[in-house]
Amino acid sequence: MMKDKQVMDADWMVFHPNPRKPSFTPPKGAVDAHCHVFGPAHDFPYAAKRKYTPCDAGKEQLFSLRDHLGFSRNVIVQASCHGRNNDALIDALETAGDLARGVTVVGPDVTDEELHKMDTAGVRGVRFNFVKRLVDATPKHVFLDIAARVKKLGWHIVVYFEAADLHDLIPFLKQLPTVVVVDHMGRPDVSKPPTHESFQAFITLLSENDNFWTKVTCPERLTLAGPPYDDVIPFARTLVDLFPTRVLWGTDWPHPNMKSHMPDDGILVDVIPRIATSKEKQQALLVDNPMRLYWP
Ligand code: 0GY
Repeated sequence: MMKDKQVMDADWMVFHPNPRKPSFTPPKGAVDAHCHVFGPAHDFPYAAKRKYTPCDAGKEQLFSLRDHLGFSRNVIVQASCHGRNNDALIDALETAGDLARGVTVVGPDVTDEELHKMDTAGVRGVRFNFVKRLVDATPKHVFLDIAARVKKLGWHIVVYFEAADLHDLIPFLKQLPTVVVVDHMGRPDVSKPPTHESFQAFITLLSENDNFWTKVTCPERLTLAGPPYDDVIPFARTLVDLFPTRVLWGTDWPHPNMKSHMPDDGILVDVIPRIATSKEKQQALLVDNPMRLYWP
């Protein structure tokens, strides 16, 4: 019954049912370093306070996409529709064994025992989400306390924010005591060129703080032009060229909250050689960097 209600409530498009086989062959051991699992709702209900209701997108579907696209491993990121209940994430990690790692979302009440259990299951990071359409605001001191605790486990912090919020967030971000991975290139406005001051401020952040990494992900979210995402390529390529050892790539499957179009994941993979333009850069982006962070 509950499942039927949740599926009826679903307010985003269903992931591509039949993505094409990419033309680009990822290097051996490639990692999809940003993807999610949603439900299935009858096993893992969505959070009561979620801001969107996804369609079910479970671990089996994720792992079969991984194989279809020619990837070897996943980094699964807890998404806001599951709130702070990480059961679906942990279940997927336990099924994948050494082939997946996780990024969790926790509150100040999380116990050390819970953190240790997550660590054993393969969690290696915690996500702080500042995107207002996705989450209610969390006080900075709460985030800083969590940061200090997860640092002891050797975890890092993933941050998700809109480009317009970068300026105000910089003092906070600089206080974080771990590696900090910024989701989706800090969500640049691609109607402005990469030389625009807002993207340059993001580049300066990475240039001046070598604990900052970024995911060159989500052309489908950032594009104004649509596939094959020509307008996003210069932003991602700039970051790969400037910070080749601090960039990660992921599909973002199953693409929550996409309203304009649902990407074909094969087309997303074919963006890779356009942003990482040599074998060396592809090896770093898809294998060496994620392995260093998630499978040290
Ligand atoms: C993403 C992007 C989105 C959603 C979430 O936690 C989430 O719900 O991450 C988004 O809507 O931009 O990174 O997958």
